Amino acid sequence: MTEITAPKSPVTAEQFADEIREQLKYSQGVTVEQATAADVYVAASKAVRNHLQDVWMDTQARTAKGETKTVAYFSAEFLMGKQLENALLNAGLTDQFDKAVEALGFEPKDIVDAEYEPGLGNGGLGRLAACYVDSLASLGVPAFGYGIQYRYGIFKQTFDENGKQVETPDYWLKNEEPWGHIDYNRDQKVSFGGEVVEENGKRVWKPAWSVRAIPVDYLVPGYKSGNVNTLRLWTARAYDEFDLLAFNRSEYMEAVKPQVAAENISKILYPEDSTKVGKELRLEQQYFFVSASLHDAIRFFYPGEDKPDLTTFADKICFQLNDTHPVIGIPELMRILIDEYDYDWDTAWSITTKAFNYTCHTLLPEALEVWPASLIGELLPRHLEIIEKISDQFKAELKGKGVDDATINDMAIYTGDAVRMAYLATYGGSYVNGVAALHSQLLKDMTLKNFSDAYPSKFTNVTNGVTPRRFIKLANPRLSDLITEGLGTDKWISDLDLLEGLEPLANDDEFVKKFAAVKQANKHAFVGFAKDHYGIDIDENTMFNTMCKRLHEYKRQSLKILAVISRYAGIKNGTINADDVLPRTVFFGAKAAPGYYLAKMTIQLINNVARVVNNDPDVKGKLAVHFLPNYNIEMAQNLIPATELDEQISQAGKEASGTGNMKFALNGALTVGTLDGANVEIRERVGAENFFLFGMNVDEVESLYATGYDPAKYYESDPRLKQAIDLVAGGTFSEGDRNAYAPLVADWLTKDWFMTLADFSSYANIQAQIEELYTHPLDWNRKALLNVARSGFFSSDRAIEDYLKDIWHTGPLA
Ligand code: Z2T
Repeated sequence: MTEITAPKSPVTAEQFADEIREQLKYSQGVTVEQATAADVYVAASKAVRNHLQDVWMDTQARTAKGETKTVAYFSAEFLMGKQLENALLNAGLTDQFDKAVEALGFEPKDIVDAEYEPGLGNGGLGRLAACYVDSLASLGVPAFGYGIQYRYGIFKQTFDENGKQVETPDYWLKNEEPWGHIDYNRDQKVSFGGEVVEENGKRVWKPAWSVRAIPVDYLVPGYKSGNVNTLRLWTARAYDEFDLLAFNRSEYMEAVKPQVAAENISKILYPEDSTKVGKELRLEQQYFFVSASLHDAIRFFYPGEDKPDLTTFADKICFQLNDTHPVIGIPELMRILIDEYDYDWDTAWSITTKAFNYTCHTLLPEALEVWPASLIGELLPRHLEIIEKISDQFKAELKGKGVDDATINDMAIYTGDAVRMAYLATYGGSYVNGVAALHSQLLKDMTLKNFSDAYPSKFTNVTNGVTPRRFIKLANPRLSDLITEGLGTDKWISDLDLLEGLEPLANDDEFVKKFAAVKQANKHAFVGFAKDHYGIDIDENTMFNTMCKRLHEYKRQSLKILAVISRYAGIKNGTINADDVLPRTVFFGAKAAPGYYLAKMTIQLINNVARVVNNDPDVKGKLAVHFLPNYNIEMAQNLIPATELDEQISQAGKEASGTGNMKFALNGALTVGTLDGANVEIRERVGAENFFLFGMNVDEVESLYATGYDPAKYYESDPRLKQAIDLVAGGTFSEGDRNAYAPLVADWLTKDWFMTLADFSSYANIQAQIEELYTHPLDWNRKALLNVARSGFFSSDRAIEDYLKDIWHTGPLA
């Protein structure tokens, strides 16, 4: 590709059009007349990237000086979403782009839409990582994101004729991808297997095989910050080393097998969220990106030095572990320091523990990664030795603190046949944080209680946040304009606390009406989006009620669909007067892990409820249900601004934080929710009177578990619930087939681990309150506006400020 000399900034629309023309000519080899929207997308993206290049190199040079400690965010997932629009916004090139593209004869929207969304994450955890790299750059903090450039991202979801989820591969790199720049000269060797031998009194790892880790660099421009950070995603390639023995026996296919295996490492994102996978390839992925990244960081700060002084390494950089997926980095840094740089154990340990911090994202015990020691031993024998030694040292340390033997045993990092990664991370780093106040408290009280007792000062909270650039400014341009009008400035985009300035406007009926008009316009726009993308017809004069997130039992999509069924049945049989019913359109968006049986069955049920309800003339105009396929960032950006009522209905004590809840509140939806995760803080901030609370709290859940939970009791005691479940069991949503949902029904009635049935009545009861308010649009919108005004805290900029202050102890580049 012919590189074009650095463009001048600021640039005019005419100049930017010329830059796109040059890219079309020299890079794509097409004329403007021949160019398609996809061509212009690639050309414009490269032109934007060129604009960022000088700042990127300058940011790297200033970062490399090491005067300000750098943050490295280690994450197996970065769910970035489409790049072009965001890069234009942050680079201040949106207007130039719009005019330039129009001058070339294209619609700006068509160009932006031509981008294929990179889906390198499952859900909240991956999107959080993307919000955090955006905020780090916007705040001017020197930072790297480190992860994996998977060939296949999160699967694409469709539904078959029975409403079942069908997964298809997400081959996102099928066309030219202009953002990631592969850097063959900054590769790293990552080794696996083999054995550890004793040589001159040293333990020496003799690996059996290696893969080449090649970085693909994504520029992360800060919003008007003058900083462009780097997201470095590794791709696995084979070394050009054939097994000559096999080759000589002319078993060519056998000889290339290791090459094929090597490249498998970065081939696919595991589609499980909040459940552990336990597969060898997954551990290979984790070690692959973490080992490459640690070596990369050393090379970055000590270029060309054979014997760098790494005693100050942790002053130059710290590594944030995004859940347990990158925790193998702790023994890996120990190994690097001891085996590769000859440091003694204690020196290595003090550098390592200073460098690492760990964020936990779950409370579900089944989601805490535990690796079989045999697997680690096979794949990373030297690391297993180091882990054992860390574990022994830990036990001794606890003993020294006077902890009793039984507790020490409970806290074992290495149990003899397994390695508990959350424990390793807690002991091997400086700080541990949960992702919402309630979650951090529960970590201390339950999940990691012994650890918090032994090391209280390690534990802290950082409540999650979301980037206002993508999730307000880009996703909701109408609301953005109104906020800017209301505040008289657009500074809120990088200082979201300024939204508080909208508070007095909640008393200004004219402003509230404008706010309502924005929501209506967003609903109208979404009707068009849904028609284009899904071919469905939606009545924009119904309440838009949304539940979108991963499909999980604990999130309780079941509760929502049972309430929908109950509503449907009530209208049909006259227990609910049709004239009293507030017309609603219920949207679901959710991917289920491919192997998660009950979650997939729930999807099928929702689709079939939608089929029945949407085709029943008796409820026409009163109730519609749509399961929108393939929930992703693009859908979120379109659906959230159009939503009026958001569902955050997980069982209390199960959702670590939630981040969708923040996006909805910031976009002027009201929330119906439980006291779970960040809902608690959202409600505190927006005011109890502006939040629809229902259901049991954590203590009530705990005592119900303790006294013995019997879901059948709830089924018997609320006729609405009984009727809803009976309809499912009786075949109403399976063309008479009573077996179709039998496993789901059996689970509800006999197990119901997340107490959906126990919370049903409370949930059904609060609907009247919701609907009453909705019939007073001015009151509803006043509350929605207050949600916006009071949610500035949930900016990822604030979250990053918290990390800087409480965990990383660093700040912006000088
Ligand atoms: C994930 O998205 C989350 C937690 C996980 O625990 C794994 C994945 Cl892939 C191992 C989510 C939480 O469920 C959600 O509550 C939270 O808001 C989000 O991480 C970001 O912290």
